Amino acid sequence: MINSRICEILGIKYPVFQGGMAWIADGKLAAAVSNGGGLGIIAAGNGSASRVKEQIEIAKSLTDKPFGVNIMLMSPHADEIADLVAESGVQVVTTGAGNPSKYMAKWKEAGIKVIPVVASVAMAKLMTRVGATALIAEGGESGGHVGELTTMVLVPLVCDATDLPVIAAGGIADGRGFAAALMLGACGVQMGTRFLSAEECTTIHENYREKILKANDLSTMVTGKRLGHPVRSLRTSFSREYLKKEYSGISDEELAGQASGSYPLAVREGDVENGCFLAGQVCAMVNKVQSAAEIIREVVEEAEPVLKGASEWVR
Ligand code: TUI
Repeated sequence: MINSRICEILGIKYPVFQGGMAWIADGKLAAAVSNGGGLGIIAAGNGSASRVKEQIEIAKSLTDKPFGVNIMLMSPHADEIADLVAESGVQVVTTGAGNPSKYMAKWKEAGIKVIPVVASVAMAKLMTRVGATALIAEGGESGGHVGELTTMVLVPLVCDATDLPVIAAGGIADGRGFAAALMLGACGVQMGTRFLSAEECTTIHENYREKILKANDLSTMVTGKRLGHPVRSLRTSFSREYLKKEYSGISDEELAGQASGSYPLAVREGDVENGCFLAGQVCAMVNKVQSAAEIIREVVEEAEPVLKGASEWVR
């Protein structure tokens, strides 16, 4: 049984969060993860406040356990969704792709536990100062919007920079990764890509799931550096062509237009020509379909002997 201080703070059984995957993580997946003893998270992504409200209601109807909402701060609807969560009895908010400082007072007043994703030490220190409950330190192995640092480097640096509980994210998909994250000083993990194969992850097209199940070590790449929003996704003809365009003479405006709509096209239509399939490097380790509860149990059960065996290294 692996337990840590984040479990007491949030009232969850296992210190395992499900990443707030934009266009993918809905109320059904979040509830399944929370029912499995982890922390399920609804992704607001670029969606409207009314869509998020709907998903919160769905999650509430499916679980009496705590769950969270992830707010993607680059969304045009972020302000509205920040208000919505404060009024909806949501217990946990995680944020991504930006600085949530301006919402902190409102969320704290509403009794929400705020757990921002940070990709740098400076952001970890700022979030500690403005009253975050815990931090998610996400390394560039992750899928979607990525920072510069790897999980191996970011997690210990963030742990040194804050007294808050730190959750490690990026590059974690099994018990070995979970155990390693605890060794780096984290008190829990967040996994996104591993939950793409969950039975309850029904928002993704069959093509998406198949690509994840078949992926290998070299299946992902990072595009979008030129426009300042690097994104890790599956290596497809679309992403290869996009990368070529980044190094061609086209304008920033034209380049930005090339990616618009490509995430929902991948998720909803499974469009292998024009879709951008966000995925972390661990897609190579995701090889079977299981329920969310099984995924959590398996990862925790794998980590236990790894952690117990760690003392073998010390003579
Ligand atoms: O947010 C993510 N991953 C995402 S968001 C997303 S949707 C998207 N749509 C359009 C463009 C880009 C993304 C797909 N995947 N992960 C959490 C995360 N947050 N990773 C890195 C950060 C981050 C980066 C900079 C957090 C804070 C930050 O602060 C910068 C600043 O100073 O404002």
